[in-house]
Amino acid sequence: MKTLTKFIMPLVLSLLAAADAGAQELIANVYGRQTQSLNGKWDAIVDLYDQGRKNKIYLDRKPEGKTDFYEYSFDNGLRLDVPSDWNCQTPELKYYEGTVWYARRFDAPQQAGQRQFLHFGAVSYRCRVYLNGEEIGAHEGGFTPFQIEVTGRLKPEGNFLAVEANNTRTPDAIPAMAFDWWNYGGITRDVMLISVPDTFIEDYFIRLDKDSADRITADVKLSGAAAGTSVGIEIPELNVRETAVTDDKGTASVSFRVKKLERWSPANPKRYRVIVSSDRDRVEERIGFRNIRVEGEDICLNGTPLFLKSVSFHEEIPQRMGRAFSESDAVMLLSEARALGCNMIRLAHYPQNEYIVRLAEQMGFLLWEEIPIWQGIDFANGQTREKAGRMIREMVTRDKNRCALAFWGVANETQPSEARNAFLRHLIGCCREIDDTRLIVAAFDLVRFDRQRQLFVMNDPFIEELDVVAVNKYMGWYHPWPLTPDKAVWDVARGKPLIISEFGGEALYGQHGPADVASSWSEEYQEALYRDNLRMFENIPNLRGVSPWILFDFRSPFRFHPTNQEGWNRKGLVSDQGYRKKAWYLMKAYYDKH
Ligand code: GCB
Repeated sequence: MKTLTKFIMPLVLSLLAAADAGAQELIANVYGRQTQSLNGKWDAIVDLYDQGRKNKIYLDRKPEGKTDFYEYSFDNGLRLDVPSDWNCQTPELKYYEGTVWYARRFDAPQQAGQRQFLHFGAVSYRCRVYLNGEEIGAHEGGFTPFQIEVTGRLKPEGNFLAVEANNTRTPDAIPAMAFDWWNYGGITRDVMLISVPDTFIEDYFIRLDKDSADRITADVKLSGAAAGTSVGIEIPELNVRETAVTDDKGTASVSFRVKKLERWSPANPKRYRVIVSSDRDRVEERIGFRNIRVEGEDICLNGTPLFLKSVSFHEEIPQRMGRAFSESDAVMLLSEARALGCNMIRLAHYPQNEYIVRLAEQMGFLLWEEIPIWQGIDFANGQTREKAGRMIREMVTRDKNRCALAFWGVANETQPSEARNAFLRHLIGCCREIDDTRLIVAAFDLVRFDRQRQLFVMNDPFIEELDVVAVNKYMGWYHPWPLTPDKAVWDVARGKPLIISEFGGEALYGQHGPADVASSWSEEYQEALYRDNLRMFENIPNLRGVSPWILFDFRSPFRFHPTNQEGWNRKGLVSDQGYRKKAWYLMKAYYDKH
């Protein structure tokens, strides 16, 4: 074992050391660009002992001379779908944690005056990328996109692209060693080749000013542009045609008032066609405009206090036992949230794919998005902190133009300490540097019952640094009731809005039993637990939203019970097969009433 560790660890560590080398600033709105999809079947080699790099298998050599041989070949072997996790594609990889090599060939017709970038929506968890035998970049973080410029490196035919993907859990990673969901590995989101003009619109942020109902600000960044280049912003439906001029960094800003703006809301998810252009480039997409702010203990959308009827789901299709990655997967997940009567989704516990985010916006869901700072994070480690900062910047950069996004979540269930505070402050700073219009939230599991005061209380001074405080509390499941739910009164984070970001309990769909015995794992127990919690919510004066945990049963190695769980967290309101449990109907009635 010792030798094995000695042998493997340096390889894992060197894979880590490459984190984010070669990755570019993110190009905004990749789905609005000229692209060539690289999705489909890729060839794959499972590399449990991390020997592939040493053997240079990214070179795709074939024996030529009589004495040549290579102990690998991508031909006629394992084939894996991209995007998708590897775990769901073959029984041998169900529990696999380690390295898998992916490879494919593609043609790239030359386009004069164009720059080209490889875009990966996500690779879990870390990877190195090789093109035509050369390492061109690396990335760490399983839920955010990255791009690598390949201008001048592509051949018109027969390019060989190899990806060394590794999902080994390590203490300095995010998430770290244990987390309550499946550690899916692989190229889990779209891969594409993006072509843009040599001077192109790299990024933009177009939004309604935080405190104005009619002033829009647009910041645009051109890559490769000289100072003084002009940039246009058009919103035809609002008769907007503005121009701005770049500075020596390629950035241009303009702020203007609009008349008769219909603001986006869950009831009216109005989005406008917005066109950003320069002399060489043009990109468009639909953007909505809205104001989100905190006033005292209220969360106001477009100036009106709002109660958040939220739910969480993992980026997983339970029936397929694998990651969600396509537009139709997004339809499935979000339709079920719509059926429950939600106006918000807490995307648990990491940035989910853009199909989900964009469709959610179109359907009128507010969103809470977070990076997987989920218990057990090495807060004292400076490198982990930098990594988290990079990750949260990638999340905010990708989704800053999505008006549905109301909350940036910086942490889930962390314990107070100086190291944690400094770490989370860093993350808040990273968000605010890019975007100061969203509300910053974190979820805590520190609420406890104070017997003397006969009140539920929480003590974590960090809540002062947040716009909105969120609490995960499993009354009736992890915590027995100390008094009846109607007497369970909260005095938590007064002066700020509070969201119950998780509550619930497990039930096996179709299993019936006594409503007061947790170990019955029955729908009746879960239903009663929901009834009790909903009663308690009436006693939380600053409660401005609730988010049951969770919409669907999800796969988790935490869950060992041989008959009731079988590797599934059964807190879903909907079963792994897509059936609604009794508690679903109770929650639906609650949301219909609010
Ligand atoms: C939590 C976590 C969530 C778990 C859940 C549970 O507090 O935030 O990720 O899945 O509890 O089911 O225990």
